[in-house]
Amino acid sequence: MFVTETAEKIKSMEIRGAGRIARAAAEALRDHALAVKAQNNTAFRQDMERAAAELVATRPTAVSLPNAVHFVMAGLGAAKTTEEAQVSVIRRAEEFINSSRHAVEKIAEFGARHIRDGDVILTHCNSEAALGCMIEAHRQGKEIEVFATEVRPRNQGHITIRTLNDAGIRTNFIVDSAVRSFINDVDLVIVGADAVTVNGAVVNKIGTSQVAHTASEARVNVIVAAETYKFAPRTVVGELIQIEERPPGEVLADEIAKTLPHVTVRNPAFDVTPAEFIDLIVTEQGAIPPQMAYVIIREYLGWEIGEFHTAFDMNANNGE
Ligand code: RUB
Repeated sequence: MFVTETAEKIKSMEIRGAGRIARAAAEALRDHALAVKAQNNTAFRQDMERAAAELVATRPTAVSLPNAVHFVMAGLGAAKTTEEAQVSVIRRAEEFINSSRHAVEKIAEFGARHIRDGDVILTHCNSEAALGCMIEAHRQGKEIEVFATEVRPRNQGHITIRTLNDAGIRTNFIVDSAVRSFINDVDLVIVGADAVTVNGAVVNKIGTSQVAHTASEARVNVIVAAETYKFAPRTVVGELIQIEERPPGEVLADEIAKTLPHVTVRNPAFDVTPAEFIDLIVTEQGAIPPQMAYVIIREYLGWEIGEFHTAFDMNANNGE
């Protein structure tokens, strides 16, 4: 798919969810590298950098997106000719896509170990990593039941209940504000992540922090299912994750908003859950307490400290 087409689909949320966004960006860079007709290595590099910047600028919160782009674009590093650069970018894009799919499978396997026979699980939003854990537990024959939230304003909960239904998992569909009313019926909360910071805070769909706070108050464990490429390297140097604020029309129809001049609609798409409300983060490398997030950034993302300051210059304001 062409870069601009992919970028539009990510912006409009036709392609959504942190893992899918990351793979779509890698695919777009691969296809672009195949199609681009550059006169020399420098022109090829510049063309690829423009494409990378366009993709990274689509949605600011899911760190999987710049991490995927960074991984693919590192293929330009040592290449001496356009052909070498092309081959390297394509190879790295394929590697990212395959390892991302593999990571989601591994998380399902590891996450399912933390689900017991008879557990009632609550999930919020639509996360393929979180759903993978539940579907794998069900496949292993564990009797589970799920509470899935609606997820205003974009209703990602509708996608979640369809997936759970198709898997044959008994599911209760609730509005977001009903979480506290049902939390005492729940044994475990499992959600996904758009970003994990160095101090173990998790950025995920708006409302996740309320869910986690409620769970913590009720002494219900909270598990976050997150591939290692959702960990945010630049939080090591103090950078904050930018919370995307989406158009007000997603929350209140423009015709109604027009009649309410004193009302401002706010529509942040994500929020931050502090590490203290999270019991475990399940990655494809194993399950860790949130306080160990730095180890994942250091060991598995392969970032050098110097890079934290220079990478993503194409998107230098992101997260600040
Ligand atoms: C999606 C969302 C998901 C994470 C993880 O938000 O918050 O929980 O992206 O999903 P949006 P996954 O719908 O705004 O993209 O595990 O599929 O990567």
